[in-house]
Amino acid sequence: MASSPQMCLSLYRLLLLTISPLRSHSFFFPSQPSSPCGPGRSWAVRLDAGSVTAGCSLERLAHSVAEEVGLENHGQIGQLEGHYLLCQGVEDSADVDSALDRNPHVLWHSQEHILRRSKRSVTFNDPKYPSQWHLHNDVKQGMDINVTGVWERNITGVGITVVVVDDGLQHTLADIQPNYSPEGSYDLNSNDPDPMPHPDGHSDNHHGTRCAGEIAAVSNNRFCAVGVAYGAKVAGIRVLDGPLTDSMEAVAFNKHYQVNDVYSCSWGPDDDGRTVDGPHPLGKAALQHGVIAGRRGFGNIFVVASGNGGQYDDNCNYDGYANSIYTVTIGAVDENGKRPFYAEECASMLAVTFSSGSRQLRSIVTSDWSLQSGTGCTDGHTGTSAAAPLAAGMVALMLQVRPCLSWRDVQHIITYTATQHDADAQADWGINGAGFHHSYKYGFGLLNAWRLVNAAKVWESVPFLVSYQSPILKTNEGIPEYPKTLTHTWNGKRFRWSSTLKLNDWLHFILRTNSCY
Ligand SMILES: *[C@@H]1O[C@H](CO)[C@@H](O)[C@H](O)[C@H]1NC(C)=O
Ligand SMILES: *[C@@H]1O[C@H](CO)[C@@H](O)[C@H](O)[C@H]1NC(C)=O
Ligand SMILES: [Ca+2]
Ligand SMILES: [Ca+2]
Ligand SMILES: [Ca+2]
Ligand SMILES: [Ca+2]
Repeated sequence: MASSPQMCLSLYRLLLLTISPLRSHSFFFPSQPSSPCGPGRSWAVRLDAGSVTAGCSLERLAHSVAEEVGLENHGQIGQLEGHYLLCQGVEDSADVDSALDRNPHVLWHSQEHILRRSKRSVTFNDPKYPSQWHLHNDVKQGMDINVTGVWERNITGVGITVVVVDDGLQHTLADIQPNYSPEGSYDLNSNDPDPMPHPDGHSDNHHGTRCAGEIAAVSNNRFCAVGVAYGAKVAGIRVLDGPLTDSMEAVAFNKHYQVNDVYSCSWGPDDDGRTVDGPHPLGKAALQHGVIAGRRGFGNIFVVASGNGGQYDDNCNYDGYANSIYTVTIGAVDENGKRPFYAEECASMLAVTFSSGSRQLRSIVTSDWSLQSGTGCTDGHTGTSAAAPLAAGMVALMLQVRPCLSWRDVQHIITYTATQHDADAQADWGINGAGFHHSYKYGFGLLNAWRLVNAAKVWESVPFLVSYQSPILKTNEGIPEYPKTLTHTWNGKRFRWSSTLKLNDWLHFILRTNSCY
């Protein structure tokens, strides 16, 4: 990297050397000086085109004006007619500015100064940034969230708060403290405002801190890593370190919901392939209330991880947090863009982003707690737990450019911008009723921060959610096992479904739709 400007420079010189003999012959004025003007030794002038007499030219006028004030004419400035660059020769001439002031052919003049310009590229001094492949993959092309161009445009999540609902947040860490939002935080396990994690027997209450680092780890502080939205604020709600009840969950989902814009939840029911569970009545009501009343009515964005029960054939449709229409359900792909062994499949998967894979593949580098055996930094964050916070960070970037996106806009933009990948594998990509590709493995595809932010900028809001509940329609047909589907036509619309449940029983089936297609 460091050698490339050098290379450009030598190439440039080479070119100049080859073309300069030609140049001096073709120039109109043989006396044309070829050395560039030194800093502070050049003046830009605008000449009065009206004072050019017949048979004369602006070029000649520029030449004579230059001579009168003791400068050399270096020719027209680009395509700007009447504008010339005049330079000082080897010996300093007298007061150039007043000579130009006095000259009747000069309408305007200005001595040139060096302008400071820096290239729009981001570099960080954080020691672990180079190994954060999910942000910029130099090894496997395209296998990253494509966020660096967003940062180069100064979009880093400023003004947005993401809350991590988890086992606590060590907000005293160098990578968290400057971005920590005490206003959005709470501790429901100890019932106090401070979500500091508690040391435990297995030294594993580091989970929330790791997720928070992925979202908003401070950049350029010579410490550990960089978050996806390193300009955003991050809060913590400690709720997973102790017995959890429906009412606690309900409080968590709406805690400080005018401060917190995005809720990142990397947890769910047991991933054993046998548990069908989800939010209970209060938790459900809180999710619904959050999208209606949170974020001043635009709705909180609830990002949930799709679950790590892949090896037990668990399916995220069994998980009521994932299959809720109020949540953004995020699955994982490994550094090759493939579904890792632990990732679950389901129809309610909205999109995927990067995380760990098999042993040879890299995991996610992020902040870590520094309690017990923690060092404040880890390269071992794994599972769909690591994918959901990356999505939450990307949503923060979207909300910075368009603070008034509704919770439904965010879901729509994800479906529009997620990119299909791994098309060859048995990814079972299909086209849904609205014409979008979707797969049970990858949802609508890979999240791409650049596409998300650009779509957010120009997005036209979708209408409010409308709900309609049909009367009970008895079909007396069994729902066939996947991949066979049952097709049923109602009100002129065709509905198709199949079951991935391994239950041999009747299902009470409720069809809900929030689409206006
Ligand atoms: C990634 O972002 C860059 C801008 O930084 C953009 O030019 C490029 O098209 C994006 N790539 C994809 C695959 O979207
Ligand atoms: C980047 O954004 C921040 C906050 O929005 C602002 O204070 C800063 O001036 C911006 N920098 C540039 C170079 O535009
Ligand atoms: Ca506490
Ligand atoms: Ca850092
Ligand atoms: Ca699960
Ligand atoms: Ca969902």
